[in-house]
Amino acid sequence: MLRFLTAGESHGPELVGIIDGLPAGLPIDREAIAAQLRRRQVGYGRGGRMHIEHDEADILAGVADGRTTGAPLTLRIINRDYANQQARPQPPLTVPRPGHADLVGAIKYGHSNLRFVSERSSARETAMRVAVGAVARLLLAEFGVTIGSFVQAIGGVQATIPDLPWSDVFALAEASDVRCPDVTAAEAMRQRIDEARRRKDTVGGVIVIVALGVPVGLGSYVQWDRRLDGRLAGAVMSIQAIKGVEIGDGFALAGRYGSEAQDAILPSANPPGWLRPTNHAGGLEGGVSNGQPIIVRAVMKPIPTTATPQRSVDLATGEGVPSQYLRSDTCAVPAAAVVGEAMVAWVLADALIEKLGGDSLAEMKGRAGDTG
Ligand code: EPS
Repeated sequence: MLRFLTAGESHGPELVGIIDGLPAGLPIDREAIAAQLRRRQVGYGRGGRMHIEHDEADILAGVADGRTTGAPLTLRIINRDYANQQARPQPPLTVPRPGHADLVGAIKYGHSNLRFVSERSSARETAMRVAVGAVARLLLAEFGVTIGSFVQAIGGVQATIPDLPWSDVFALAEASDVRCPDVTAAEAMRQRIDEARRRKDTVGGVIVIVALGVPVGLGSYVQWDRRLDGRLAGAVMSIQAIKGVEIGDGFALAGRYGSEAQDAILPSANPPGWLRPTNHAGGLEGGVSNGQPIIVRAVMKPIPTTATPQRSVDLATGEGVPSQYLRSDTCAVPAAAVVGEAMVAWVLADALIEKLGGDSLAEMKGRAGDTG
């Protein structure tokens, strides 16, 4: 099936991504990948690094005459900050930041210099995930599947999501530097980010990813690891700083009666067959897509690199010392929404290939006609 690997350090020369299992014949639009990378780089609350990087992906392998060949597709993103880092001395880092991978990474891999941990655990890696996700989106688009996202909360400020078609909600989010479709809440979110910055602190939030046009029947209930909800949750949970994922109404379902928590199935003439008046299930029943929008919501914790020192231990001396500040973001929630879209796109592309067979796009298209 479809799989990908990334490689590269946050301040190394470049990031690399290898995608294996794409069908042959998929048109690859470099600009479509660049556009997704640009979406990830903007957002209120980012630190100085985003003024240095201008992410663009080079295609190194797997594409000929603008289409995939079936061979592994390889992408590269240059880290512009590499040259700056090379020019500066990088003293070893020995004080782990609570909440970062520093401490566990040092223990697991036996590093005394925590930079070897943070260089790879850094969310810089998500640039490549977005490039990989952009390729997955190109495949999904061939089958009418699109993905959008918005920010529902930052630092405790909750947005009211307007009751509009999803495309309008996404457009409002896209126009907002906090990716929030509620203009009033967006202003309060900006103020909360400013306040956090003044306090030398960070804030997290809630992102929502929505996939539209997903056909019925992706994933399966017959085995635990084929359930699409589990696969989506795992993929989104794997994003740096994500601490919770829910599908549809998620945790809110805990307090409802069963009869209120489900989505009725009503007879319908148009579309012929049945319709679902609500979508509490978030587009998934029994771990299988049901044709409704797939809705995935996730919590990003506040970034652990705070300018306010936190209590820690110098691993070189064993003494209790405050954590040191390294350049970072105050809030990366808007960017995380774009990364979430990429991970959802990845899982859906994988499930689509499973459903339709994945040697060539033409083969998949032929089979899509059969599956309706
Ligand atoms: C990050 C720290 C910051 C962020 C980085 C993630 O980088 P730096 O240490 O160079 O200032 O900017 O995110 C990115 C570089 C990116 O592209 O998203 C961290 O420690 O996770």
